[in-house]
Amino acid sequence: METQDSQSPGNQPPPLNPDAIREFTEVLGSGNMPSVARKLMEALKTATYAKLDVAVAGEPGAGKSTFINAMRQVGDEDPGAAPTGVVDTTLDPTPYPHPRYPNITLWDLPGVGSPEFQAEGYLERVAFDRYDFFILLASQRLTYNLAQLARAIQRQGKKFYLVRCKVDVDLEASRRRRPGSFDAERVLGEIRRDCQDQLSRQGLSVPRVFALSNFERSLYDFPLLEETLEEELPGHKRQAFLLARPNNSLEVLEKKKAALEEQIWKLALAACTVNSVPVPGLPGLPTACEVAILADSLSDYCRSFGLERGALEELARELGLPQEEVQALIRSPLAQDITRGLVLQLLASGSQSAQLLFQYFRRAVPTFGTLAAAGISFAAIYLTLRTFLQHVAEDARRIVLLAQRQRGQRAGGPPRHPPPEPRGPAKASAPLPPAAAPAPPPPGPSISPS
Ligand SMILES: Nc1nc2c(ncn2[C@@H]2O[C@H](COP(=O)(O)OP(=O)(O)OP(=O)(O)O)[C@@H](O)[C@H]2O)c(=O)[nH]1
Ligand SMILES: [Mg+2]
Repeated sequence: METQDSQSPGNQPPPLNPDAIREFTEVLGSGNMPSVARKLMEALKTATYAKLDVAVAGEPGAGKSTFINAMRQVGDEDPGAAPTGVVDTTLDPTPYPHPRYPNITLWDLPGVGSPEFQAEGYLERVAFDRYDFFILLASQRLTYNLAQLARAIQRQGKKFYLVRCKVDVDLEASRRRRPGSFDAERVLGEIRRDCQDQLSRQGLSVPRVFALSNFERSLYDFPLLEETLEEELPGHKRQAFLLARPNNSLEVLEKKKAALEEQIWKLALAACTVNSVPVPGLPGLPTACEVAILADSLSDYCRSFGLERGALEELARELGLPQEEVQALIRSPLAQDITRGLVLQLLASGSQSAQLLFQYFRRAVPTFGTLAAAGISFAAIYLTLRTFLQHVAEDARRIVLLAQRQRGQRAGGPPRHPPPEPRGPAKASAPLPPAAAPAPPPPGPSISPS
């Protein structure tokens, strides 16, 4: 059985970067640890669960409800899906919370320009102030009504993103009509340019038009749209959006991992100082900690990387693979399997490395001594979170590569926007003692399909 104490050279945890060391030093030096830790937890929660309201508007039948289902990763027939189809029409702004991140709500707005909803007065009727930004959908030509709405949104000082959806239809038509000269990228370019031209004829401009299919979230401009939305959100909402993004590229995984890694020292500090109680049965490790904080964090890691039974079953269905083939790639416990017992097991198995990590923190963080006896608990918790996150991210990476292979085969070629390899860490790092390297966590409970 592998434990955290079984060292794997070269697989060392990234240490704190200089900014984190500075912040950590200041936090520890500010006194009254429980109150400081509580504030840290609140700040973390605010970033992770920031409220985000996204309005999805467009012509009747443009694909608004289908787009919302795609963003929420639910099928049109799943419970709670936005109703779609050729006859259904959304008449009132309807909220659709993200199934796993209910702090993020997509609002299905009535089609603009329908007899009931003319562009004039539309924004007032849909309570425009409620939304962080608008996504405007067009499925064919950009109509006068949509341009009017875009203008009104701009006047109100809100942002909108222009999406031209159903490009799968255009691509298929082009492929059929001109098989000899068919070039998907050229067709997409023409669609984007045409939308821009139509918009500028109406006296409007946007930096770019996103050409996508609601049926293919990992193709065409869908990933770019997600990337853009995330990057343009204010800081405290960006992380909430990132964590809810589907794990469809290695770059997304890397970003999630980096964002979660940055929080580990804060979580570890909160877990070892807020309401902490001695943890029994950990010989040689005087660990006192709030086990619930750890358990919640480990489940959150699984959730964000798609290591949940339901999500994996759904993925296997989508890829047309047996569930066992997908689950065979996963070595970590799933979100549903995180128990108090498992957390204690993980804490105990890393005790030797935790001692070494403790030495590292003592050297790297000038005020670390303030933690006194809680310092060793801090190190144990830090190591547990860090190791678990690494393994969850590795599992997710294997799943992403499998999904990309499958989708690529199905589409008969590479995706329009092949995901770039993740970039290396941006910040310089302080050296870590070699012995503090994490190794795989002990095997968790069975992950066999339910
Ligand atoms: N080929 C293709 N069809 C799509 C796409 N998006 C939506 N559709 C289809 O277009 C039709 C209308 O989609 P909806 O999502 O119901 O459109 P809507 O904008 O919500 O319609 P209303 O609520 O009536 O205004 C449905 O049959 C969808 O399956 C897409 O990207 N590609
Ligand atoms: Mg609809």
